[in-house]
Amino acid sequence: MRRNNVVLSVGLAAALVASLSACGAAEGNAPAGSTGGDAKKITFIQGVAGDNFYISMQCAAEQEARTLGVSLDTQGPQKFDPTLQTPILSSAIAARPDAIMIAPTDVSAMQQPIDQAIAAGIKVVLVDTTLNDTAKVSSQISSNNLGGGAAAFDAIKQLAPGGGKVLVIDNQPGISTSDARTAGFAEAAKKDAAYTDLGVQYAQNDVAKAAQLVTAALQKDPDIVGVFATNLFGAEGAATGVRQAGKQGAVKIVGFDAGPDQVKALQEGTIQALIAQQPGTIGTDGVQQAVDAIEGKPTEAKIQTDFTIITAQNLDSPASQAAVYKSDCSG
Ligand code: T6T
Repeated sequence: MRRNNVVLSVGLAAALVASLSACGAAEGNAPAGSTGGDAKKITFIQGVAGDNFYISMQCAAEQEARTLGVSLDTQGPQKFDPTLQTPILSSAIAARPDAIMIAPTDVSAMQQPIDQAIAAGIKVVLVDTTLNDTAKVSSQISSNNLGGGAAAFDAIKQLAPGGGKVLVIDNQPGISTSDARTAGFAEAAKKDAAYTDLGVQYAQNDVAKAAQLVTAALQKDPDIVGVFATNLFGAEGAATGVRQAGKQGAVKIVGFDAGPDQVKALQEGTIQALIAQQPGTIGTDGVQQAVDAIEGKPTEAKIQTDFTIITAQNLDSPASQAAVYKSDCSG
């Protein structure tokens, strides 16, 4: 496994100690890169359209496709849902691209549809999320999600050093990335008796549901000290829930991902730390691996990317600014 040593803006401890004292992602975009008749074709299927994380990945993938002279078209379901992603994949398979780059929305439900693509002779590169069985895929590229979950707990520890109850707001079970984040968080929390882990509540990527879950949890347990939200939508909802409960700043929120809305919440003091992934690197690497696979060159079985911890205090640093996700590919 290769590890992308992209420098963290600051190490976790340093970051927190120091700082606390598109691309138009929608179904069926016009292809980017070479559109010449003999250009190799890659289809990128996002986990969900309109998500800043996948938009940032698309922008970088399109750029790399232009550099390498291949064509790349991007599609994505309207919800993070295997029943919506499967038909998009099926029609992509019918169009016979040379490679498909995909973020599977479920570790098991997407197995058979992806195996079908491989059986049809299409090279498959998994980006962000993965599957139960990856023996036949050409490459997989994702963040260190387990480590990110542990880092989220460390962040809460530093923000609420007195200990107390902590809660996790997740998307849904069966997503490799967020499952690893919740596992990393739970393992770390278990090691510190000063904290009581209230466990995971699932919001199905629905901001309003995440807000309701957090409001209800705060009514039941008004002494919650920290909330870990495992992705963009959970963090947005958690911020709303804490605000509605009038506990802004008192309940610390650490969120995975760093879209413009989460950065705004950081500036307003509703969210205290963001764990920004490197969707651009994942997109660039994904295209490179897909092209190598198409050309019959060796590929890297697994590439792990790092993350940057952003707080209000380090937000203006060049590293933090570079880590903020895009909402379109114009910039
Ligand atoms: O956190 C990312 C991604 O890594 C995850 O698999 C699904 O949610 C996001 O796209 C953010 O919304």
